[in-house]
Amino acid sequence: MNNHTNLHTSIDNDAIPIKIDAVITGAGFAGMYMLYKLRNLGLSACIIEAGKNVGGTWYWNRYPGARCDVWSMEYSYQFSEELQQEWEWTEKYATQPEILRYANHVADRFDLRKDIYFGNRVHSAIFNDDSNNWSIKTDSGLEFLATFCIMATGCLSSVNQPHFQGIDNFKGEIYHTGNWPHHSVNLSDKRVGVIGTGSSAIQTIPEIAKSVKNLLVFQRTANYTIPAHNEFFTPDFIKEIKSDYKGLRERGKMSRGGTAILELNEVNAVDVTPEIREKEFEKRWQAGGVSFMGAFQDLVVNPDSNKTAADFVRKKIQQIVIDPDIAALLSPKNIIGCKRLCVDTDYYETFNRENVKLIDVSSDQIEMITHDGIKVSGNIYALDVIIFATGFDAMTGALLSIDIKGKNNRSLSEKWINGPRTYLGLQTEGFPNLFTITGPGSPSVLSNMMVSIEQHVEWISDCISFMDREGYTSIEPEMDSEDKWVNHVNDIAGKSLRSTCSSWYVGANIDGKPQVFMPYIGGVPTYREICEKIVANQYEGFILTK
Ligand code: NA7
Repeated sequence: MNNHTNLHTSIDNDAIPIKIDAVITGAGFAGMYMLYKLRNLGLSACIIEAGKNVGGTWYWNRYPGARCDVWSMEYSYQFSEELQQEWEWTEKYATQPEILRYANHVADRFDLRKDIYFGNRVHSAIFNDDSNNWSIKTDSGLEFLATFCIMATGCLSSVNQPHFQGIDNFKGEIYHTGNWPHHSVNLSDKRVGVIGTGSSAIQTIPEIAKSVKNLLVFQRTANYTIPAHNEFFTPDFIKEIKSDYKGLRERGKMSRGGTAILELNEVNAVDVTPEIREKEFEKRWQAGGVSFMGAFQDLVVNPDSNKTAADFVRKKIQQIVIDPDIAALLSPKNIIGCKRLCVDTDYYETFNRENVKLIDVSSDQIEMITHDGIKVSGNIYALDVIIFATGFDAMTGALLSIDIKGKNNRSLSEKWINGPRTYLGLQTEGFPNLFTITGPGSPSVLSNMMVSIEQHVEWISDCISFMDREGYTSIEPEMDSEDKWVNHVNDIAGKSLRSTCSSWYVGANIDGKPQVFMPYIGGVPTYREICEKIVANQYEGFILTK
């Protein structure tokens, strides 16, 4: 890359603030690839990371049983053929430790650590109108002046910690699945309570039930989960995939969810006989995982079709869970796939264990936490350990926890007071040269995150490279194009049943959060096509300034 525009500054570590081309916040998979790409462009760039090591989500979510619900051979980078050929995934749904090993391998292989400031949390990013750069400050007192401010802060990284009355009085241990300690946690022979029954709880409950004395699960809303049928890969299978890894990746990119194994059956559930429906659902149940929702194309648009899938799962629960009252409590009543579908190993079976009890807190909610345990409807459930599996302030939580101010000192939280507003989930008007990787308004959490991360990182680095070639120093969306995109994101979400329940997709799990369906539901291929067309039209809808 030519060093002819004023996009470039050389890193000067001795001066305060540190001048640099780009600051990336977050050393998860998005941040690491972004750093790699910017370096290849010849830019000076660094990552600021709150954790002490790389991995993002997989660094923090180290609770027992944590796994990815996307197939390992697809939940990994594809940008380097050498990397994907040399790395050996051992099982279909990789465990958190294996994914973290992979993240560390990538950091070492591409020598990324030397440009990562670990143990530093970004607390503000303020745009300087006069100098057209960003002042980024950390809680440890570092300050950077950067042309580009790139947020790789993750979609599920700001934990939701409900503030129950009396929590500080609890004499036992308290953990959150999304911020699990790095030291080993001994749960054996203890009385453990888990609050929540989302993905994290559904993964950890069967695992910890094996060793604890008693496990009490406090369930507010029952969730649908499909068995993973996880398995170890055979050498022959790995060889076969690697002989055409590229082909698998291409098929992934062409699918709505960014994963090749999620094959969509392009038939409506309501157009076939009950026998055909049953056969297809059973096939998907046996195959395992989120591809269950691909059984019929109308499951997320037609309530009648959706009910056929929901009934199928409810029947399975009744078959698996011995006590009919517990089975009824575990049977979700809402739309299947509205909240994110979970993937488990022996979740429903775990409620047949003698040491596991389900406590319904749907109408009589948790009253308070006492010295001894959790109080519900006047009863105190005595516990040694409480595990919060209560999720995240999704998609906007991590971004808005940073004091971000754009042109004219306008804050992002003010601009997003009624919900996030972006153009393509990549940029927001009034915040020049600020990019969000897998930001709200992009497929992100509705897709294989790795595919969406790579697409965004490549889009951003191509954009910066274009700016450099053409002598532009600043880019931000036009207000009009942003408005149109926000309307489009809302319009298509409105056609899907996914926008109809109180999920974290709409911010309903956080008190006071504006309720807007945040991810783009149009699918990975359509979204990619739109992004490419905008580039082909000279960054249509963006304002580029020299
Ligand atoms: P989720 O899916 O948001 O689940 C959080 C769970 O915690 C859910 O069952 C909530 O019940 C429950 N919750 C939250 N607050 C409370 C209170 N105050 N009382 C009782 N129960 C509560 O988070 P996860 O970490 O499991 O998964 C997040 C994503 O990570 C997942 O979708 C995957 O993409 C990976 P509710 O349903 O709100 O009634």
